[in-house]
Parts: sequence; structure tokens; C-alpha cells
Amino acid sequence: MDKDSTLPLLSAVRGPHPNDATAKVVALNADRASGAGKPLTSNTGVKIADDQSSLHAGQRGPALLEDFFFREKITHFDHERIPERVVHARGAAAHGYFQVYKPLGAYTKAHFLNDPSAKTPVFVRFSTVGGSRGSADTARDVRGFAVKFYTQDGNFDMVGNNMPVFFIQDAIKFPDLIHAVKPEPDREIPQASSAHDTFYDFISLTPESTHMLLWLMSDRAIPRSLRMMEGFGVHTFRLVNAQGTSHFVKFHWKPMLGMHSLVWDEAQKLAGRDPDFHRRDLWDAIADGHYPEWELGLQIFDESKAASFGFDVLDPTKLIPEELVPVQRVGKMTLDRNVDAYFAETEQVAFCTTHIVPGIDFSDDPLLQGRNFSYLDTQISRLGSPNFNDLPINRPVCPFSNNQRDAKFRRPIDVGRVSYYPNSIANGSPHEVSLGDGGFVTYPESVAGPKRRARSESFHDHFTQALLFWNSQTPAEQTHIVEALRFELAKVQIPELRERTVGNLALVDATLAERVAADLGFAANPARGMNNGVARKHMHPSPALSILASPKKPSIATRKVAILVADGVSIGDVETVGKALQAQGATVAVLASRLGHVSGSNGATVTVDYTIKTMPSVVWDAVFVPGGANNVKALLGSGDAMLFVREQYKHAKPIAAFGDGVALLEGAGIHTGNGAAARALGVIVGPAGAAQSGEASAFAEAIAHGRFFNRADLDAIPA
Ligand code: HDE
Repeated sequence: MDKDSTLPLLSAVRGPHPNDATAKVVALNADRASGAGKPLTSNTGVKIADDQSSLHAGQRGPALLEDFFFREKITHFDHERIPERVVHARGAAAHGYFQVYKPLGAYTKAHFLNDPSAKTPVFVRFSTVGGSRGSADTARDVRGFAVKFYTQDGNFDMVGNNMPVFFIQDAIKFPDLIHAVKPEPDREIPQASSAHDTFYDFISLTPESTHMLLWLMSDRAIPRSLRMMEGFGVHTFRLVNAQGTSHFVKFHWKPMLGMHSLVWDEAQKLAGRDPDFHRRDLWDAIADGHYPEWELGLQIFDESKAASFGFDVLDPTKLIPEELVPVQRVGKMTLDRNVDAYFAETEQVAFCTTHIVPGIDFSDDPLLQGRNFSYLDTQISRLGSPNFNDLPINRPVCPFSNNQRDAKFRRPIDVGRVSYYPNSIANGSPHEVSLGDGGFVTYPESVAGPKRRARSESFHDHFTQALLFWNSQTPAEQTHIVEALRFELAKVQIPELRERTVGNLALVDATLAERVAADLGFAANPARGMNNGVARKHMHPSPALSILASPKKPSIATRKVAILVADGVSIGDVETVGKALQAQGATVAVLASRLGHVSGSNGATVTVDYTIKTMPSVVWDAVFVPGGANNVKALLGSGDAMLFVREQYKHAKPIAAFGDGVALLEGAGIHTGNGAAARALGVIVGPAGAAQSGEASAFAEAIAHGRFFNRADLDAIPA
């Protein structure tokens, strides 16, 4: 490195709207406004000469009612909040596009699934479920994964989650579930956490939720990044082709970066250190040109195949193992543009499960049927009017016309005398459209039977798939589930709730229940669970349900690596490792106790990107400690640096140290002994001096691998 030079460590290609040029996106952007270079005016366009003082009588007298500038501004401000979403209040969103790989006409007539040349604009909002709008991103929770496709045939909203099943089978239980998980109503505690009595009271009395409870306690509930999680439509839907033939379908989103998760201690610390961790990660990745991508996956099957599964595909507490029906990857979604205005876009976007297009239809899943009522209703409450689809972020990009009129915030100025159909005064316009010309026709499914208020018997097996999920996890993931349950249940105050929950777990698997109970001071007892007498069946484990067993691309793209430095650092080490990792797409930054420059052992300097205090261990995927005797002496004397490497180790992250840098790891209690053994634990130790490229690539491999849960002594590390 040249004297005074800096590694261009933080690539910042933050250009405006890279896809502004495409016609469809321009349509979405039609309402974008900027005040740049323009005069300040009132909302009616009157130019404002003084925005610093309100109008008063005399020099020190009272305010005057006639101050229309002041009143307009304050009144607007007083009304700047709308009700937050009753669930999924905390979110982050981005624009992008979807492209299908090849026509899917055999299954669906939906245009956007048939034209590989079409880039269908999308808007995607990710969210947590339980917390309020200001809560932390890294809460243990389900993540919402809602995609609005602005297709030529109208908007299609795929309002999914990052887990393929749900807690309940019937929508009438949704208010109860949400009341139970939200802060308790008398004290409004705890925020964004399921670890409390009311949740476990409800959940343990609702054994159908046991499968989803295990997902919630798994690493799926603490994703490393919104860009590194799967998405699911959850319910069974229908695809309908031009001949009117229907197939069932389950929707999947597969992240191109593979799946990665946090560990629980890290997630909790992040909630304080950077409550915007996921939002920031998504924003920065897109701003830096690292566009997140997912492949759309479809599990397609027909009624007779569905009948052979041994569970009901209309039951949203069940999934279809990929080994039973493979996931076909049919297209790719790319998010390439951040929002301009959080409120106008992320807050005002209105997803409805009823927003479907010809070629897609509902199944009779009772949860989906209930959702089909709820979303339209909630948007009217949140956005104040049935005209919410007139908001720029919700408007279709295809033409639309009908006889709906008026209501609050009506935006179009409808022309003419006719607001009804049929009519002759407007020559029958706007007119109905036949099936052949793209009119939506509901799939004519036969229905029969008495009206009844009861669950189908085919919904009664609550534990088979919970066991499938448990058996499909790697040992490390099973341990995380056990630890999460112990954590949550130890926060529960009423002993009976703990025992009933563990009783349900015992109905899934005796070992699971015993391991959880071991820390809670009682013995697991299946008789305490909610056994409805339906025998649990055996299903073959499904490796696709495990994050760690799922195949990953060996990539370190967008992973964040910290280099800890102080005066006297070996610049050669910083360069070798920094450049090697950057060349593979990682984000590398230099951290020291203060901003500015540190001087290297050879007289050159390195620019410091962040202080260790402001960007602590939990926000990084890996750490490198370069050599340099004075460098390491200073770091050994820094509690922040010591905590940093300890936490990296405790959170199972890859660590590398060269030359004198190894002393910092040893000082922190990290075993660096036998090189090969340490390497297998994700600790890469290199020599002092120049020839370290082998170690640099071993470090990159360790970062691509992710976490090293094979470290046996994690609990002993004091961090
Ligand atoms: Fe939702 N859900 N939900 N939900 N849901 C809402 O709509 C509801 C369910 C999901 O980013 C609400 O606009 C009922 C399953 C996402 O804006 C509301 C039931 C799945 C989002 C609502 C469910 C979801 C919501 C609250 C049980 C995964 C956020 C605010 C029958 C497939 C969308 C709003 C966004 C939001 C109702 C269950 C996903 C109240 C009644 C299952 C991703 O309408």
C-alpha cells in the first residue's frame, strides 16, 4: 500500500434509481416529487417569505389565528401518523423486477409467468410480526415476505412469510394468537417477544401450533439478513391454464445468497447495538449495487397426488417436503432500487391476498379464506379509505377502469354521467371482458356438504410434521431449538404453562422434551400435553428444512469482515487479506479505537473506517487481526478489542490472525494451537511476513462456510 493511501474498503456506488429508464418503473415513479431548486410554498402554492417565525401581535404578543402558514404546517404535522399495521408493523421494502425463465403455459395463463422477456416490476416488503413499528429488527420472530407484482393483468400480491407453515388452522383464531403474542394488555410488556406467559398459555392450549413453534424456536426466526432467508406462500394456491385446467401450487422464494442465521446471543445484542440491522443491511446492499436475488420456486401437484400425501394440503400447519414434490425454480426476482420515501412507499403499500390475476386462484385453506376478508378490511382502517389503490405505490401499471366513485381521498377526476353498468349512455363502457379476452373467471371447483363449524378430521394430526421438522435438523440446529425453548420458557412465570408446553413437546419427541425440561427443573411428561389421541406417523427427514444441511453457494459476496488495527500494524497483512476478500465480493473495513489514520510498521498509514465502539463485533461476519508487535500490544490493552474477538468466537464466526496478531486471540482465551485443528474450528492462524495467500484463501473459505458450531467451548467464553 502506498504511503497515505487507503484500501477502497467501503465500495459506495450509491447512484440514483438505476432502473429509471424502463417504462414500467417510470409508471410507478410518476408521482415522485422533489423540491430541489424550487421555492418554498404553502400546499396551495403561495410562496413563503419567512418560515422562521409565526405571526404575532406586536413584538412579544400572542400568536394570531390568521397565521394560515403556521396552521397549515402544524395541522399537517399533527396528522402525520397513520395507524401502524396491527401485525407486521416493522418493515423494510425495496423495488425490483421479476423475470420468468421459460413459459409456464402448461400450468398457468398468468402473463408474467409466460413471457421470459418481460421484466415485471415488483415491490417487496419484509417485516417482523409481533413488534411495533419502532421495535428492533433482530427479534426472534417470523418474517413477513410480501411481494407485489405489477403485472400486465393487474396486481398480484404474494403475501408470504419466511416459514412455510403457520400457528393456526382457522382464521377465527388469528386475533387470539396475536393478542397472546403481543405485549400483555395490562402492562404492555414485553415488546417484540414471544417469551412471556400469554403466548405460552395460548400456544400450549393450541397443539396445532406445535409445528410452527419449533420453526419459531429455530434459526429461521433470527435470519442474518433479509437477503439470506427463504420465502413461502404458505397456503396451497391454484394455477389455472388457458384450458381451465387447475393444478395446486405452493410458492417458494430461494435466496441466491443461501440461507444464513444469527445466533441468539448475537441477535439480542444487536437489538441494542443496531436495532436497524436488517433494514440497514438491505438498504446498503442495494445502494452498493449488491442486488438481492431470489429464485421463485413452485411445487406443482394435482388433486390425486395431494390425496396420497397422508396430510391435508389445505391445512396451513403442514408443509409438503421437497423430497415429496420437488421445487421447480421457474424465475428470478431482483431488488435493485431503494425506496425514495419510507412513508409513501413502505408504509402506504397495501397488500391483499385477494389481489390475484387470471391464471392464479385460491384453494379452500380456511386460513387463506379468512385472510381474504381481513386484508381489504385492514387497509381501509389503516389508509382511511377504499381508495387506497389510488396511492402511487398501490396503483396497477396496467390500464384500469370501473364504475366505482367517490369516497375519501378520491384521486382521479372521473369524466362523464355514467357510473353504473349496464349502461347505454356510455355505449356499455367500461364493458365486461370475456374469458378468452382475459376476463377473470373463478375456477369452478365443486363444493358440497352441510354448513358446519368444525375442523376437518384431516386436520387433526398435530405432531407428525413437528417431528419431521425436528428430525430434519442437524445436531447444532437441534441444540439451538432446545436452547431457544429453554430461554423462552425460563421467562414464563407460571409453572403450569411451562409444563404444558413441554408436555406437547413430549408428544413430538421424548428427547427434545427431556432436553428442554432439563434446564427448567422438572421432568417432561407427555400426559401434561394436549393429546387428542391421533397417532403421530413417521415421515422421512427432509434436509431441505435445515439451514445448515441446505446446499450453499461457496460465496463470501457481501459478507462483512472487520480488520482490527492500532498503530504499528503490519500494513502488508492488511493488504493481503483485505484485497483477497474484496476480490471475492466481501465488504472489508478497518476498525480502530479512534477515527483518522493509524501508522503502520513500515511508516505507511491506514485509514480507519469505524471505531470498534460504534461498530462492535455483532455487526460483522468475521474478523482479522493483522500482525505488528505494537499493534497487538495496544489491542491487548483494549477491552473493546478483547470483547470483539471473544464475541466473534462465541458467535461461531470465522477468525484469522497473522504473526503477532495470534497473541490477541490467545489473550482472549481462544485456542489457536495445532493449525489444522484450529482451522477446522474456523480459526485461521498465519505466519508473520509476506507469503500468506494460502491463509487468506483459507479465511475466505471459512467465511463462505459461515458459522463454526463445532467449537465445543462456546459456553465457556465470557462474552
Ligand atoms: Fe397476515 N395480516 N394474517 N399473514 N400478513 C396482515 O394486513 C391476517 C398470515 C402477512 O408487508 C395484516 O396490512 C389474518 C399468514 C404479511 O404490509 C392483516 C391471518 C401469512 C403481512 C393480516 C393472517 C401472513 C401481513 C395486518 C390469519 C403468511 C404484512 C396489516 C388468517 C402466509 C404485509 C396488513 C405488509 C399483514 C391478517 C395470517 C403474512 C390484519 C387474519 C398465514 C407478510 O390484514
